Amino acid sequence: MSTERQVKRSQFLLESAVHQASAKLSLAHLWVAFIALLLGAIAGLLQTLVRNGVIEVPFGIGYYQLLTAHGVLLALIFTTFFIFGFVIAGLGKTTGSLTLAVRRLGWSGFWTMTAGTALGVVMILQNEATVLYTFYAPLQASPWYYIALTLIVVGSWFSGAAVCLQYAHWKKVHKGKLSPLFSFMAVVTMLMWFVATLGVAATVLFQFIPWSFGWVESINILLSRTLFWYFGHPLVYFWLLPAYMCWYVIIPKIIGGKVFSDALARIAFILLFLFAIPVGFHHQLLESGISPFWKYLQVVLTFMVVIPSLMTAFSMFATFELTGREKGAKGMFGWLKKLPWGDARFFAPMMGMIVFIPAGAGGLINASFQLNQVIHNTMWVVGHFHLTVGTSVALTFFGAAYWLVPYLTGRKRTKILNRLGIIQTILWTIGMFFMSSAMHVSGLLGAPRRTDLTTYGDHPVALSWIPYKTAMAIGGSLLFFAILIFIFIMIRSAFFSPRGNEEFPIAEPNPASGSTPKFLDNWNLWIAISIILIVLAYIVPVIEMIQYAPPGSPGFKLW
Ligand code: HAS
Ligand code: CU
Repeated sequence: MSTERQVKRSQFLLESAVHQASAKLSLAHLWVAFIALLLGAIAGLLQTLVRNGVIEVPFGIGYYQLLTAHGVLLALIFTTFFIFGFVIAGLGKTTGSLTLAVRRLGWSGFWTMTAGTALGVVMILQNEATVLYTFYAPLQASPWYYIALTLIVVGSWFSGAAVCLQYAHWKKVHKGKLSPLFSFMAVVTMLMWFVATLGVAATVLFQFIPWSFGWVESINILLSRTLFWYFGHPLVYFWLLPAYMCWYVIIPKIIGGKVFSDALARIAFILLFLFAIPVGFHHQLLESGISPFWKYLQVVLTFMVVIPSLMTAFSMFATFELTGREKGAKGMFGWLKKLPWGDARFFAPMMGMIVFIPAGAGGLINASFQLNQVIHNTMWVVGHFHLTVGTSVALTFFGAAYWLVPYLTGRKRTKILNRLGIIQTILWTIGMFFMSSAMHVSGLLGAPRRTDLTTYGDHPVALSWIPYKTAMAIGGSLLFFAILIFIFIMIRSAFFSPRGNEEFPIAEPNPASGSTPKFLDNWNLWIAISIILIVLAYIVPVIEMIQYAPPGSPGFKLW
């Protein structure tokens, strides 16, 4: 063998070893995500049946304990682990092999988050942390539960730093070049996460931990909820942005098209970063102690954060139409027929997108200052988030998992698994249609959220909710079957499918959309604007909350 060939060969071997090491890191995250998904789904099924009065919760587990497990496992654990698994794999694909330092940081993040998750689940199972996923004070969990949350957040910082480090490495090697779109989006998502998690870290470290250990007697409830929602709203965008990454960068490739506009996609992400944070008050519109001016300001900013989602809708329609016309589609809607409806990699996220239209419209209703009074603390809100995170985001993640897992394990996505993926998506969409519509309507009829089965002494209003509870139980059961099918597909495609090279689909930008301005990569500028917006939206009301605080509250354990 000539030396040149030898060098090439050892380079190839090294690269595939690094690819495998990175794949292992991604897969570790994905498996924790899938286990959380299965456990969370079991809690979800039990809960919808209990609420409908069909069964009693087994093993002496309480309804609220179940609700906490469901929310934490699905909304926090499934999403976060899936996102890191997906983003790490995508970085390996778009920025070249992950460096050793990146992988090490990634593993530290993984283990820290996993330790936090395990501790948190144990506390919930021991009925020491029945405080729901928003852990509102004055409900007081065991201090170890708050420590578990701290570990999860700190672990996610390591993983987020790994993402940024890989990006910086690429930038160093490719001086002056525009970063790959996927990696740009990943960094925006992580920056948003860093800024947002400062809020939850502050309330957990300085308020909940000292209070639950008994070092201080009372807690400033309003401040704790404000810090929580400062984090809680960007949290929902932390789930959404990776789904958007899939819509912008991966879907066009699957349908045989190009990214409609690289610049538009980057601007949408920057706007999401800027406006996702200073809007937490839209979850506190009915909370006393915040003057209407500041609530109103944040409502306006909330409507600003809708703009990048509308840009995303526009961009996706444009991608579909341009690709369809290239394939010979005629007329106003001919492009619809040219889309690969039989491909689960497309079908699942596409159903997620379609659902996002009514889901987003519901969000606008929630954010309207006056309308919020009608829906706040009702089942309507539960319907809203089962459409947004539970359908748009979840179906997009499922659609990505269908090719991501075989890509990482070096197997093929077989026809039969593809068909199962389509069935899974149909079941999910129908199940969510029943469940979420029933939630929305019964919310309008006044059914409260976060409440166990209750008859209110057979008051006629409460009786009017009963048919909707039945619809929820039917929908919830379909969703549970869909999860079982999903887990089956994952196990088959990780361990049993034939060996092969599944593709990681990444679309090229459309050359006709022109070049992307360089200033979009100017992170200092975006971070500075973000800080200004946050200070504007939060500083005065937070000072007032501390200055005029009523006496703090002791802890309550109401379960
Ligand atoms: Fe929300 C409560 C407002 C989006 C999640 N939200 C929640 C909660 C969660 C959540 C979990 O203002 C409950 C928290 C709790 O436990 O208390 N939400 C909004 C607004 C938006 C929004 C204005 N939410 C989301 C997303 C979430 C999410 C995304 C998760 C991923 N939400 C609220 C408010 C509350 C709230 C209040 C508090 C309520 C209360 O009182 O408690 C917007 O960002 C939505 C913008 C979206 C759009 C849609 C764009 C459509 C697209 C799809 C295009 C489709 C295509 C396919 C191309 C404007 C991009 C077409 C193909 C065809 C064939 C037709
Ligand atoms: Cu929000």
